Amino acid sequence: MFKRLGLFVSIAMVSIVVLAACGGDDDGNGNGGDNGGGDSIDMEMGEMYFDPDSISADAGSSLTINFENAGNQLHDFTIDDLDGERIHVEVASGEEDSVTLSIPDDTGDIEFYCTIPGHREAGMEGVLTVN
Ligand SMILES: [Cu+2]
Repeated sequence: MFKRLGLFVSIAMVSIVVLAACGGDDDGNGNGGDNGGGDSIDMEMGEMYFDPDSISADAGSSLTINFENAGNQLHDFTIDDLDGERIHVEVASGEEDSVTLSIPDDTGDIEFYCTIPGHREAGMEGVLTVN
């Protein structure tokens, strides 16, 4: 009699522990991540393109862009004026880099491009749409 009750209590306690562990895991996933709660996208650059060349983000949020230069020469990702700040990230051929943008509160389109002479004209430009 006591033995059976003891077994039942043990199973009940194990169940509680398992449930608690699952809850903890969910919490960790929700709050964790490397992007500080903002969005994160991958962008490839090369001759002469950004892929994707059209990206979007929510006003007032943050957006991390992970660049990979799949081309044979240096490229950069430049925004002349992001809420008063100039963004300029150079990525050498075969290299990776990233930048976290503070997205402005105002909605609208913001152009980005590669500053290396001739590249923008050849197609290295795109648009960041703030929603
Ligand atoms: Cu370029």
